[in-house]
Amino acid sequence: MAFHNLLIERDEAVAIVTINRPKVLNALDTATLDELRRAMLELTHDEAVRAVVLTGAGEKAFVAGADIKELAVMTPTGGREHAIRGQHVFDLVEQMGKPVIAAINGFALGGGCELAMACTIRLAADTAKLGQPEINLGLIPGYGGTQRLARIVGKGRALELLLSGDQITAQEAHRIGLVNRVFPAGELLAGARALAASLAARAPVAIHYILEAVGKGLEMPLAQAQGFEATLFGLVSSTEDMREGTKAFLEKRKPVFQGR
Ligand code: CO8
Repeated sequence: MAFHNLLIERDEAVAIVTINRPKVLNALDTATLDELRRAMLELTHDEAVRAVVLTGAGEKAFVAGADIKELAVMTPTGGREHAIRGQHVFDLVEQMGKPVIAAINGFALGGGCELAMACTIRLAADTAKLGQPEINLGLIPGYGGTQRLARIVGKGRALELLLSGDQITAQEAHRIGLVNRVFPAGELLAGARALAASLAARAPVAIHYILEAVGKGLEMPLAQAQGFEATLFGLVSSTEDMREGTKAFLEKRKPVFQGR
């Protein structure tokens, strides 16, 4: 895979994807979004990859948003197409069937906050700032932010952030449930890698089904969602990993999962 604006590193079953445009605080332009789309598709289909860490280059930013230079000259139809294209890429992140951990190492604003919200788990440096400042540009979020933010932190808090455009600290983001954990800045990446490695060692089919049950189930009425959960439970019951997991428990040893 050849990329100009992404760095991709492999550490056993973990892939570390770094958005690499530090001069513009890793702003997402069309080319970078397209690279992210290709990278996510490849990592989705690579069975050796079981978890992904997504972060930004440099110490200042995770992603400071969509590239405002591109937004400034956007036409109405172009804007709509651009939003749909970005939403598709972020849906790929959310639906890859493997945990994607956002290591929020600095500003996560606008499209950057939206990208973090498409990830499975958000870890933040204590120096990070998060927000949806589109309102300050006379815009609204266009990469799913109005929807994912309200689903993650609730309608009232989401509306306050969206309407004020305020940046909040990592500690405040943790308090309202926007990030899962806060690390001293120097320890963030190691923490994200360790979490990814620990998730990568778990039964991949069960991981995939948990992600699908929660992701799709939340969009369904409860009875239907529980039916979906039961179907996935039935499917996971047929895996070799289920047999290995239960057998290892009874034999008082650590299970070795193969993803089958
Ligand atoms: N786009 C393009 N360039 C950017 C961006 C960005 N989002 N953010 C920063 N940069 C550039 C700056 O222009 C500057 O470039 P230069 O050195 O050439 O002047 C460089 O990065 C460094 O930035 P600053 O000098 O501004 O650094 P500061 O430390 O002073 O400030 C901030 C840091 C507070 C993060 C500030 O850069 C900032 O406010 N950035 C913009 C944040 C923002 O508004 N983000 C939301 C953008 S809109 C969006 O994301 C919509 C998503 C949905 C789109 C849907 C499709 C249509």
